Amino acid sequence: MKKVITYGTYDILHYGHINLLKRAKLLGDYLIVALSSDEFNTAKNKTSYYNYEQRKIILEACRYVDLIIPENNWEQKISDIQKYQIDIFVMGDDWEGKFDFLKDYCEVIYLPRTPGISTSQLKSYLNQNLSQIS
Ligand code: C2G
Repeated sequence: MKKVITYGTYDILHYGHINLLKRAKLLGDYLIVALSSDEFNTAKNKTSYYNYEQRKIILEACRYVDLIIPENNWEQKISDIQKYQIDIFVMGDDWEGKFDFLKDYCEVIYLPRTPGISTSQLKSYLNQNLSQIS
């Protein structure tokens, strides 16, 4: 069984995320998502709309995801790859090159991001439009 892992915040899940998860799953048989904890998001200077538990509930509904584990820090990737016997590490290509050190432990693949969609874009759109409604 070929096991794939990817990492991220996955806030306000959108088709860009789903495109990434779908392609990652198609590279193997089993996909693990290491979902950024709220505390780690702070370390990434990211605030998510949904908290970890809410983001986990939504992501668990995605057909491509087989297991969700918490991402608590930058340093856990090598031990995750060893612990879960990962064959392929996948990230969107906005991370191109950043995780090449993992090539000693597994295959590293960066997939093209889906253009025209991002959580921050969604949040600014909603802020502009919801303020007019509410
Ligand atoms: N993504 C994508 N296309 C988009 C938006 C996101 O392919 N339009 C991909 C990103 O490249 C990433 C994944 O979806 O691989 C999750 O995106 P984020 O939740 O923004 O993840 P990020 O904050 O980059 O966290 O240790 C790694 C970090 O946790 C990555």
